[in-house]
Amino acid sequence: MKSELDNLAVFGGVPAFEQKLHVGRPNIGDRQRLLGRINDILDRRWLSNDGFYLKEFERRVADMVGVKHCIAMCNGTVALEIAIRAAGLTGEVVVPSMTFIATAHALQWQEITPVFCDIKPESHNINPSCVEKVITPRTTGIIGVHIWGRPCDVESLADIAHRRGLKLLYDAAHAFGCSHNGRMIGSFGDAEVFSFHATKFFNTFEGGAVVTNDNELASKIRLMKNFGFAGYDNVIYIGTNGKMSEVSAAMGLTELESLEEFIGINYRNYKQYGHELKGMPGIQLVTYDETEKCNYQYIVLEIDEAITRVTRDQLVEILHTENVLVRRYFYPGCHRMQPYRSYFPSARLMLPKTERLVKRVMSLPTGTAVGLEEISKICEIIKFVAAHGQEVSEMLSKRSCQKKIATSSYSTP
Ligand code: T4K
Repeated sequence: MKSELDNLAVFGGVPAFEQKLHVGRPNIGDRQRLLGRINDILDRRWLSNDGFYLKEFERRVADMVGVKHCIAMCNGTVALEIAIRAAGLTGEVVVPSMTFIATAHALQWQEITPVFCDIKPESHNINPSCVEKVITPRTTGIIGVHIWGRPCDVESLADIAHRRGLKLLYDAAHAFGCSHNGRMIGSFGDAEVFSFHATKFFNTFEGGAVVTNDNELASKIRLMKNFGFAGYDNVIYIGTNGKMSEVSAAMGLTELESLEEFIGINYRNYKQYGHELKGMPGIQLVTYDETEKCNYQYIVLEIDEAITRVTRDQLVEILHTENVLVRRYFYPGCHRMQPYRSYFPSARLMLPKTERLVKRVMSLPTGTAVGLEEISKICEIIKFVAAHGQEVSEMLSKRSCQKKIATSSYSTP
């Protein structure tokens, strides 16, 4: 419990947590069932390439999402790259900048230009009316990203794609297990892509999948993830190695059995954060529509420094020194990372809402590795800091000035 500013670890106090608390600590399902499956894989001597567990995993995911096809892959980034290539995207593709860098890189990797588009501040998702403004004759598609698992405005995006003759894909890396108007994410657009990375609430160690109802697209993607082979000695597309291993598929099947439990814990944590931080001026928890299916895997705060007086970055520094490794997802925005920063030096002028949001958001630890007591303790620190915002901010600024002076006098010959 921090009662004086000197108690904060950033000012020399003892860190609130002995062990580091991470965002994205993996959820592990039933260990014995996983080990049983791995033993069976070893007995079968079939480790990859359309194995028994992979087929079962793909069938289970397709059933859950309510689509005809699921093609599981080695990770979400490769799944995106293959979906982009199979859908025939070229030239320019409209994407939000408020996303993980993989969304943009999956395009640029194939020399397709990501054209960054602004977001709606309420949803953090791509703004359809901004999409319209950046479409050019070179545009072939739109990739929406369901940030934090909250659905994009899929109706407006479908309307634009239809009217302008564009392909529509979704990066649904955050949205496994979520729905929109009762329909599962994964069933919108021409195809959607999930990530099952270790840090996602549902993981296959590394992994991802493309889900679609389009038969032709699905069969192309299936071949492309296996080098383009359409049978022995016959390659008909440029392909790559996007295959998911049997061990990953076994992990996926095991985690599916615990999916409801993981979501239940995420929901419990979300409610606890909401309860603890309720009414805190300048600190807003990103909320989820509880009438829909949600995975509640991201606990995101928006900090209004005009009210809290401490900046988001100061709060991040304070929490890190307390061993709470909060993250600034997705600062500074793809448009401010290379190579995009050099390619489009004035992109920020088109992205005022993104520019504002990336300086305000912060993701907090959750999942099965975090307990309610730990959440209360994290929130106590946040509340304590916000209650002394002005003082904390001044002390931190003074300290950083002193550090700068000390460094410059040390380096002066
Ligand atoms: N599109 C979007 C919108 C995405 O968010 C992502 C991935 C993708 C596409 C691409 O999907 P994949 O190709 O990754 O399947 C992480 C993840 O690496 C990345 O998967 C994720 N999004 C992104 C939001 O976060 P980092 O650089 O923050 O990860 P890292 O390794 O620092 O891990 C985060 C925290 O989790 C750390 O504090 C440590 C902890 N951790 C991590 C791992 C790997 C563990 O406790 N155990 C672990 O095994 O990017």
